[in-house]
Amino acid sequence: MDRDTPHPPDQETPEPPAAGSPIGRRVLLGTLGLGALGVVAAPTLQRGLEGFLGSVSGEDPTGLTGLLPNGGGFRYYSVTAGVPHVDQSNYRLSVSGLVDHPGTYTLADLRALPQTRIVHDVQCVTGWRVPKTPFEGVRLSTLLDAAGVHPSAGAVRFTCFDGAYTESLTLDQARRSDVLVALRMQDKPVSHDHGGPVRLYVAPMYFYKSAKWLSGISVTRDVRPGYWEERGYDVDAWVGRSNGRDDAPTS
Ligand SMILES: Nc1nc2c(c(=O)[nH]1)N[C@H]1C(S)=C(S)[C@@H](COP(=O)(O)O)O[C@H]1N2
Ligand SMILES: [Mo]
Repeated sequence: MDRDTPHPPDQETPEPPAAGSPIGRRVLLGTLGLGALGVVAAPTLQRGLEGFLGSVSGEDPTGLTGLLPNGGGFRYYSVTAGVPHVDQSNYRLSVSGLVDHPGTYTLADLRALPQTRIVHDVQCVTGWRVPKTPFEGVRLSTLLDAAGVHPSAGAVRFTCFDGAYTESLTLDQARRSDVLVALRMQDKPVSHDHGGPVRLYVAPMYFYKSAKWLSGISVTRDVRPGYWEERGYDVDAWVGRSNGRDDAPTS
C-alpha cells in the first residue's frame, strides 16, 4: 500500500492519518530522515542523508525511532537535523503582530508570571500516547492579554528557533485555559530534546500542535497553516475528532 504519511511515522502504531494527504513518497522519506532519525541515529546524518535513506528504505525502520532516554514513552521529533541549544542566558520569546504592545520575554520574565500546571494525556497523531503528563507554564492567554490583541485579529502563529517549524491556533483556541507556554514538563524544566527551554503545550490537540523550541508568537488576522498542516494534517487538531478520527471527545 502506497500510503502517504507525512507525519513522522510511529511504527508501533501505524494508524493512518486522514486519507488523501497531499504529500509524495519522496517527501515522506525526507521527513523520515529528518524527523524520525532521533537521538539514536543522529551521527548517521554526518555520513549523508542520501546514504542513510538508501539504507533504510525497504526495511522496517522501527529501531530508528528515537525513544528518549527516561522519556516515559516520548518519541523525539524534529523536522530539522539539528537545533541550536538555547538556555536561560539567551532565550527570548517575541510577541508581535496585531497587538498594542509587542515585546520580548526572557526566561526570567516568563518565570515571574503566574504558572499553571496541567496534567493531561499526550497524544501524537501517529498513535503513541503518554498518559497523565504534567506540563507547567504561563497560559498563552496571559501573554495575549498583556500584549493587547487588536479587534481585527483572529489567529496566532508560532515560530520556533529550529528555524523551520511553525504552528497556528485560532484566537479562541489560543485563549483556552489548557493552552500553555510551557517551561516545565514531567515536573522538570523542558529539556532541549523536548523543545526546551520553552515549548507550547496545547493539551486538547494532537501533539504536533505543541511547537517545540518556541521563539515567536505572532497575532495574525487569519490562521496560517503550520508545518504539518501544509503537509495534510488538520489545523483544528482535536484529539479523537480530527485527522480522520471520530472517537469520543477527550477534551
Ligand atoms: N519545533 C518542532 N516542534 C514540534 C515538532 C518538530 O518537529 N519541531 N514535532 C511535533 C510532533 S509531531 C510531536 S509528536 C511532538 C513531539 O514532542 P517530543 O519530541 O517532546 O516527544 O512535538 C511537536 N512539536
Ligand atoms: Mo507527532
